[in-house]
Amino acid sequence: ATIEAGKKLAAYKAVDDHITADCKVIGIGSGSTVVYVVERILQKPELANLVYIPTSFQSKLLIIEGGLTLGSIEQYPDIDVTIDGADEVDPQLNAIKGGGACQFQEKVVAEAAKKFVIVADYRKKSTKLGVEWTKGVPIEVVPMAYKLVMRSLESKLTVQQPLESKLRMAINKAGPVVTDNGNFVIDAHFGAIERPACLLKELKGLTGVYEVGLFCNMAQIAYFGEADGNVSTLV
Ligand code: DER
Repeated sequence: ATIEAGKKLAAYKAVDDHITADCKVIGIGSGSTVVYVVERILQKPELANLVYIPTSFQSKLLIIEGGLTLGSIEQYPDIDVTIDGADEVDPQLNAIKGGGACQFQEKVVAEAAKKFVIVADYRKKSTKLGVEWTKGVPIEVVPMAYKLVMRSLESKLTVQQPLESKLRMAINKAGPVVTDNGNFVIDAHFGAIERPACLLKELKGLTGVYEVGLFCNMAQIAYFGEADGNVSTLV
């Protein structure tokens, strides 16, 4: 199966397994794989009356354009299931997220859910974070503090040192990527990440860091669309 087919396989299976008529509030992640999550939801009339919580402008548009009921997490703080993609997942279900620079709202909506489900194609399945995904750990930073964070990444970390850290520049806009929260993103390259939870804790402690694209001990299950057309799961 192609990568797109893999995304679709994982997304459809996750919706079929976890989004049922007795759910009330569903968190919708961001990225390209969750497009198939919404596509599957739209095939099921019994899911039309649930409330859907976005994790980015992209995700909000997916919900609105699908004609689904858009809700805010302030209004619906108790989310039944959140389904989201990931850039890489290790055997302990730790994930690198933020390839699409949406990790802050994604982490809030994932943490607010009773059940957090990851959907991905086979490329994302990894033996250790940083092995398959080589674009670095996305670190969302408050713009005025980005130079301070760059310096701290070089001088203050004890768990693991970054090989290189880069401010993420936009493609269709001059200057840096600006997140839905008005922040910048620094991609910090660590190579293979030995202790993701410890690294996350230390990164979060740096002044100027808004959120980090390491999701540790959060997901209950991950679905991977495999090249052979099957779906594998990690629990
Ligand atoms: O930016 C994000 O966190 C996305 O969820 C990303 O991790 C997955 O995007 P994809 O489904 O397009 O690979």
